[in-house]
Amino acid sequence: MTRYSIFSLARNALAHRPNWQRAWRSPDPRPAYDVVIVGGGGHGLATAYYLAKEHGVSNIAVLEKGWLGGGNTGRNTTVIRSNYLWDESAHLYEKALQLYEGLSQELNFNIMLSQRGVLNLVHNEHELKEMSRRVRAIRLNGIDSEILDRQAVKAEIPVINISPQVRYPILGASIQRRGGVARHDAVAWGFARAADARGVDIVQNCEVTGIDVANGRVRGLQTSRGAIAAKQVGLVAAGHSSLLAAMAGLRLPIESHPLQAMVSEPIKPVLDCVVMSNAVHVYLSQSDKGELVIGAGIDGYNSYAQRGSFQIIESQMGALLELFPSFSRLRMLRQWGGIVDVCPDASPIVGKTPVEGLYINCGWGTGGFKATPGSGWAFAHTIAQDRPHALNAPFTLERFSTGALIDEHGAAAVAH
Ligand code: FAD
Ligand code: PYC
Repeated sequence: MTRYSIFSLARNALAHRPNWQRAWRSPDPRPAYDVVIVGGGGHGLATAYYLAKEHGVSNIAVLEKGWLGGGNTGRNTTVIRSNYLWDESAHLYEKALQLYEGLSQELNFNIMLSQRGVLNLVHNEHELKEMSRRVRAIRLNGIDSEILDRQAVKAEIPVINISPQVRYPILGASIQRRGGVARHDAVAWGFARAADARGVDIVQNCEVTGIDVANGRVRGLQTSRGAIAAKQVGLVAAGHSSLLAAMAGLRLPIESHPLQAMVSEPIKPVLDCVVMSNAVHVYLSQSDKGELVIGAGIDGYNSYAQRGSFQIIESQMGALLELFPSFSRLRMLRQWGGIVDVCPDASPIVGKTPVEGLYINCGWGTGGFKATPGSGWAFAHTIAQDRPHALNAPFTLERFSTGALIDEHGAAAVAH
């Protein structure tokens, strides 16, 4: 670093960075927009970006009650993969993964995508059979997936315990090598900056408190910053979707649950892939800072509190040590929770609603971060064309009355 740049950096830091440009504007909301997206998480911001970029919609606002990415987008454990069982899901999640693969370039913002591989461990004969069916189904959709035996698991993860003398011995694993992690805030910030550059108004600290509907059509929104008229409204509010839909008189088949995670103190590089185990109920990866990022299942009760309960932590730690006894003296640094919106079939709802001009994108449950660009891309198409894209056409609200469910409980991995 030159002397000039060191001084310049210090001067900017001390002067609260007057020369650093804001990544996006902070406009007051206008009285009317063509499209309003409710929810400034990754999915809402991606929707706004693709509406502007792919469909030329120019008069768009994203309304966020708190700060960008302050919901589940900034609280998740950043796992990305597309190893889903059913064709419908495989196509949608694979579209998202392919968009992720070019996203840093697309947004000119480093999202720190690291395709380090995601392993799903299996611990009994039933899981082995289920895994081999799943791997074949995934490959039939042209998505990478491999089976590893016990020794191959050890070769991938030298620190794991493959002893047969434990409660749940490891028999093998599936691996998606193109899976991995990406920096979650960067995904939100990258989409926000790129959407703002295309004229999207991103309004933080603006809570939607009511939805105006007349003659079966959406007319606008009531917010903590006044009334805003809108021709079309997209609800993208994750754990709060049921509350928002109820403002338009809709009842969703959604349950909101806390999902928590934690990180350890930083340690030297010890784990260079993502490991998940459904049977013992834990998953982990190591961050670039060296912390182990560790998660488990949802809390069993419904809640809108962004925190989880202690018994999950206790069983999560037990599961972690079963797989990695050498982590027994590691100290945990932080723990947090988010509110996830879970559908009965563990698949999302992305489409139209019975109210004209009102669209919904929710139900991603414990696994929507990986879908962010694909979800935004398909939802933008749905709003712009007033009909779903082929990729999200199966993920309707009506499937809960027609029975055309897409049961992805197995693919939802540890968290459900
Ligand atoms: P959010 O990021 O939650 O955005 C919704 C926004 O709507 C919020 O910012 C909220 O403040 C706003 N909002 C709500 N109500 C209103 C209102 N009335 N007015 C205005 N704004 C409102 N997924 C993965 O794929 N991989 C993982 O590894 C993974 N790990 C996870 C770990 C944890 C602990 C949690 C909690 C979730 C995890 N997920 C994971 C799930 C993933 O985080 C979510 O599915 C995804 O982030 C949802 O994105 P979103 O943009 O829809 O929601
Ligand atoms: O969907 O891969 C996932 C996931 C990992 C942790 C939570 N969800």
